[in-house]
Amino acid sequence: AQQEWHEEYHRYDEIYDWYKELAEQCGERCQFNSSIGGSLEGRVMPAFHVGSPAVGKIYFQCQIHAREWISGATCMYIADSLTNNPEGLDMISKVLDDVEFIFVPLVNPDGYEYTWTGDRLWRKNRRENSGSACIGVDLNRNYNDHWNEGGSSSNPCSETYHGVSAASEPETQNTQSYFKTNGPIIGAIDWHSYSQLILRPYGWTNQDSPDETQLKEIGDEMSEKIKAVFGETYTSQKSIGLYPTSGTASDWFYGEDATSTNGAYRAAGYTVELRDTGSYGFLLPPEQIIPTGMENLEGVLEFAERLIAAPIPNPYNS
Ligand code: 0X9
Ligand code: ZN
Repeated sequence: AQQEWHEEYHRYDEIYDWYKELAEQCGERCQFNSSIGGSLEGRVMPAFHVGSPAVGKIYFQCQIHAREWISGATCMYIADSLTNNPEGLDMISKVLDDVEFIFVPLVNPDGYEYTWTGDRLWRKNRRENSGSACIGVDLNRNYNDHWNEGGSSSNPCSETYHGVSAASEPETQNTQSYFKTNGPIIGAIDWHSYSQLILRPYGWTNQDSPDETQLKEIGDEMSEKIKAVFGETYTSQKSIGLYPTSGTASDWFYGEDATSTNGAYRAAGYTVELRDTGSYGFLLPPEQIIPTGMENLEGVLEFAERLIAAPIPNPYNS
């Protein structure tokens, strides 16, 4: 649809305008929310919606880690494909009758801009930590689910610094409240790179989630669909199989159990680690944006179809 756009990486301002325009050209089926809240440095965080929520809503968030540029680029490719359906795929039209897709494309706008202006390999947000010369909180350790229960750091100089308290960061707060305001959400993906992995709950414990059988099947099937496009392997596994983490976005999307004070949204919550497997790592050449987008669009359609057919039961929703 917009081939040239997906052949380069883009700055925060350009991405913001691109989603705005995508929604304007799309008309009724789309919605642009100019701000779900501001970042620490005052950049607004937009949201883009496409489809209708007859069966449910699916939430995607992108670029939580600043240096993982393919995350934001893949979200744009998928948003573009769903909106403009360049292949005229029946599958896309059908899915959009049942599902509203919600994109929060720029979860860490300050960190992202810093990767263009300061340090290409910056990961965290740009929080000035009191009592430390080190900058930044790892937003993917700051969510309000088992916060500070292992696999995160209390050292502000660490790449996995979890912040002073659960959801201390405005970027975390904005995404958590947008997710809740738009709920119930049946499935959610936090897009990262790299390693080519499809990670399901949990990151904080080795225990299986109550929906392990179904969540494994969805992850395995997405992996198959992705592989069918260009032969790339995306390994489907539990998050903790990578390494233990706590306070992550995707664990928060799913939530834990009835006794949790952190909510139990029971969205099928995944972290997808995009290309590659390490040759370029975070510095993935822009030539790989379109192929990464193409294979993951197939994964996303499978994700949506499976959740339409059989949503994850949520015993905590009336
Ligand atoms: O460590 C992370 O935040 C993610 N990997 S990355 O290299 N993109 O930083 C993986 C998080 C996986 N764990 C959970 N989502 N629970
Ligand atoms: Zn990441």
